[in-house]
Amino acid sequence: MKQEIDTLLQETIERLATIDNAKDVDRLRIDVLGRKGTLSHLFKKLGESPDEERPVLGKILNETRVRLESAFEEAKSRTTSISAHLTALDISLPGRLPHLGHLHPITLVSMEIAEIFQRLGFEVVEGPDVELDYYNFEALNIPKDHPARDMQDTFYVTDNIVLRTHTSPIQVRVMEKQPPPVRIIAPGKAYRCDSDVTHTPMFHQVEGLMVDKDVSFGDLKGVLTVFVHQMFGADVDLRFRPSFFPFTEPSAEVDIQCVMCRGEGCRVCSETGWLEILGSGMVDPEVFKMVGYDPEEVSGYAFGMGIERIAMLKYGINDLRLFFDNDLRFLEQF
Ligand code: 2NL
Repeated sequence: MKQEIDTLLQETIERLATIDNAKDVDRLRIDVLGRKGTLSHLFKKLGESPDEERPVLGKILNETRVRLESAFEEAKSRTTSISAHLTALDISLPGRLPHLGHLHPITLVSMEIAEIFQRLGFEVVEGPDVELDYYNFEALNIPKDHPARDMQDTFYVTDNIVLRTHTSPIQVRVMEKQPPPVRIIAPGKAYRCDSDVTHTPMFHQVEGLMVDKDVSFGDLKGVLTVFVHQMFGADVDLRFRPSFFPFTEPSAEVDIQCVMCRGEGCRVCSETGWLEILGSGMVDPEVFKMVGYDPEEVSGYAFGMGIERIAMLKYGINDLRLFFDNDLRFLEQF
């Protein structure tokens, strides 16, 4: 019987070593240690053995049971920790990236516009959103009775403080502070008392200003042509159309070939083939006098554009309100 016990221990340990899954370990455990297993069978045989051998055999049997139990325990933990995890874990899979936020399309377009002009030598400047009436209107030759000054159109903080209605006051402040030459680009928020499908009370603008000796309308045309070609493509046509602003003379609005129909005429361009994208002109001598520049000595051009409009045309967005809803399904496309 001692031989039988030794054989059971040896064979069980050898078989366990070849098993690589928990199920087979459990099966073998039932065969060996189960209620009707081999070890139980040997314990029954112990009762039939001669009285003088029984204590020694009993001791050996008990020791064997302990050794088998620990062998099964070890095999169980080996198979569950390795095989179970290997099926669930593929270490060759790429890691999960953390969710990154990104810049708003208006910020992206604003940066893109600024970069085009930076490459042309313009410097980016900023200024306060809450402005004096003087910098927002007076210094820009906007008369006291001009409709833009009406409470219906401008947010007044006090009698002489407003939320800026354009980013031009940034440029007035620069001219007031430093002598020519000036070559600046002024991006930022602007505010107007207006809210409907095509107007939001806060919107974004980029303005540009160049002042030096002998700056001509030809220089303005050249710089804006480079801008349009870099922003919308080198094959996009543009035209300058006479216009009026209180702070420029002469003034011109710039149209580009319709981005939807390429000039054929469609609903987006009201069948004209053209889309207005910005306003511009030669800085009015009255503005130069206000900031202490001599209009006989220097000349300059200025221009301004709405970022939302540029972004809508560039990306084919048909609803202004999408920029302000902050719906991630929209924002994540940029
Ligand atoms: C538009 C038209 C324009 C300007 C802005 C400007 C600034 C100074 C002096 C003279 Cl400091 N002019 N800015 C000039 C012409 C047009 O904007 O349609 N903006 C959305």
